[in-house]
Amino acid sequence: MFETFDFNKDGYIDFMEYVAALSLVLKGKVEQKLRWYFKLYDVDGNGCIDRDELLTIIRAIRAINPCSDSTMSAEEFTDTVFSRIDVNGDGELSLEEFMEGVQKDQMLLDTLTRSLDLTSIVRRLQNGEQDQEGAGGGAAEAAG
Ligand SMILES: [Ca+2]
Ligand SMILES: [Ca+2]
Ligand SMILES: [Ca+2]
Repeated sequence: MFETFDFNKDGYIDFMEYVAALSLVLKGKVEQKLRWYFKLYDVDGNGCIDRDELLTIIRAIRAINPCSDSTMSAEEFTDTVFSRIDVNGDGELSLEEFMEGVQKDQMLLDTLTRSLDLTSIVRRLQNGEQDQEGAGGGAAEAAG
């Protein structure tokens, strides 16, 4: 089943492929999307997203998707998320807090959705990143 997500067929699912796969899978309901996001952000899988985890993922996403037009730094965005949806203020986001908070907050929902909408990256992966092929065709044989 993983093969589907291994776009460049190197036998591994790297982070970018994982995210790309998510964005393909996630054409469905918001709630389902958020569950996937939560899993993605909960790096150590303990059922809560802490500040470090959120920050790590946001940075990683920004690194591969720099065109996300946010004016906030990753730190600022993380702070914003926690101040808005960490309802009980324990510094961790439970699945409940995350699901409810994000669904109630259009700005966060937009930002999360947009940052993980990696359609262009998916396309690039599926095309096998042909950049490196470079000048393959013709033109070079002009020796006399
Ligand atoms: Ca791969
Ligand atoms: Ca965690
Ligand atoms: Ca909390």
